[in-house]
Amino acid sequence: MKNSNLIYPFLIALAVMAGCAPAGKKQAEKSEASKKPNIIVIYMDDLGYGDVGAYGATELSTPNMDMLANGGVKFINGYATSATCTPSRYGLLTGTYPWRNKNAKILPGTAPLLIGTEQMTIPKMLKTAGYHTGIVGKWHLGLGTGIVNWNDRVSPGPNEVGFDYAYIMAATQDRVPTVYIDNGHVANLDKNDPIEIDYKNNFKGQPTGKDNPELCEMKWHHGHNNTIINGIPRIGYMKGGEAARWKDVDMADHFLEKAQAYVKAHKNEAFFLYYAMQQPHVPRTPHPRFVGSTNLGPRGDVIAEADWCIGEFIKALEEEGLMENTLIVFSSDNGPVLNDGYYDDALEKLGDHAPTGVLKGGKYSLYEAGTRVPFFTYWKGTIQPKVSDALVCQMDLMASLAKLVGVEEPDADSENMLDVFLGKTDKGRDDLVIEATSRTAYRNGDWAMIPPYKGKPVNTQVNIEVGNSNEYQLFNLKEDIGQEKNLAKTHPEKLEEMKIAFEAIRGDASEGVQKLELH
Ligand code: NG6
Ligand code: CA
Repeated sequence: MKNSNLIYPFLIALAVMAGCAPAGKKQAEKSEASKKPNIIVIYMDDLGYGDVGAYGATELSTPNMDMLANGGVKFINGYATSATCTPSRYGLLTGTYPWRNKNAKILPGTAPLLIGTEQMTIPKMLKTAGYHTGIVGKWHLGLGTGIVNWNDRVSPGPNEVGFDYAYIMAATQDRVPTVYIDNGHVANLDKNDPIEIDYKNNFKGQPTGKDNPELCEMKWHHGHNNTIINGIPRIGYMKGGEAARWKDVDMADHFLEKAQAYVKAHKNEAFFLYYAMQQPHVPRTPHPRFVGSTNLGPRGDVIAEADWCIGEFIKALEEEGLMENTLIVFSSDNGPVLNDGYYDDALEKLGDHAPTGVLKGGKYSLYEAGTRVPFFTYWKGTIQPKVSDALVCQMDLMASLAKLVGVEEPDADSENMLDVFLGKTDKGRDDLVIEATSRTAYRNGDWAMIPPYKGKPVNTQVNIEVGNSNEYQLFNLKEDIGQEKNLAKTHPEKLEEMKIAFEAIRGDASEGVQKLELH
């Protein structure tokens, strides 16, 4: 008895130690990982430099975006890589110039996956540092390998390029398929009502925006005249999948719920969330409770709606006590456009609002408003509020986050700007090549250079000056932020210096689009 009395606690202790050892180790690993900051990228779609209160908007209010911008580092020289969506998202996630990939153009909903499954991406990189990774919202980087069966698992897609969790729309709100995809599976799909998608030919007997304007609740202006879904004519033809089709007015709430659920589910581990919101891209479909919330019509109303979503999303982070351990990066994929294919009063109700702020151009443009976008970093208690004029690009997140989480910097165009993003220095990039509809231009210091490109100077469909000219254009942005005065002729030496530096990165600019094929 005596012996066993002594031996029993000993055995129990041994058993407990043995039993707990793996759990204890796991616990330690977990708390090690959870010390790493969470990283959230909030990415808007077509939000302009002048669309945010903190960037000077007075005709609409964006209190939640402003809270982040004014409480963090507000970049006034922050750039997307491109003036359209797909290339910008490619640049953001791969840290690589999109013009290196000849297929990085605005993609149809049926395009194959643009990012190679062997390619390094931000989420893949963060996974090596122990992060859980998620995307909620707009994808628009292609899915599958060419022929997609939407009724089966759609792959490869975000899950295959680094996202543990992916709840997405495939392309854009104005393109079919108009369904959500949950880790590769169309959400709420009724197997008895399969989805068929075609971007060339209509399915027999289906009404279209072109032939049946009487069925359209939103009128198309250019493009957007194929299958009508929820009264909105879309790009592309779609049949079936009735139960799975999204309700446009609920999209913002739906993505918000998924984003909130994601952070709640992963609050105990280090996570990366790419929250890719759809506003204010067309079709602009504010939930009824936001209709009329601004005087600017649906475009203003969806910006107000997006701002509200950001506020609610932040509340969820606060509720979970995550704000002090979370780096939030906010930006937009490209500059603004008013009429992008539907009549929705964006132009008519614009009033004094200037979506581009003081910048020239807009979406699709090589002028500044195409790629210079709202861009700010926020980290409660770590980042001190400031305005930074450092030149930074979304592409730089990859190398900077590598530094932040302590993994090797991937071999890419991405430059480590961690100290700039954290507000410790204003020493940004020296230069940057920007892209717009397969054309490129160059920014270096205060100077911007646009090589000659054929084509109309103004895209008359969207009424935006896109930057085409027979001659080189050279601007000093410090003195001429609105790019009104072409200095190419009066500053030949500067022009030559810019051409040489640009071509060193880009290749021979005079070869224009053709040169793209070489990369
Ligand atoms: C264009 C569409 C435009 C928009 C854009 C993609 C037409 C005429 N225009 O082709 O409405 O969908 O593609 O926008 O179809 S982006 O922000 O995703 O790049
Ligand atoms: Ca966009």
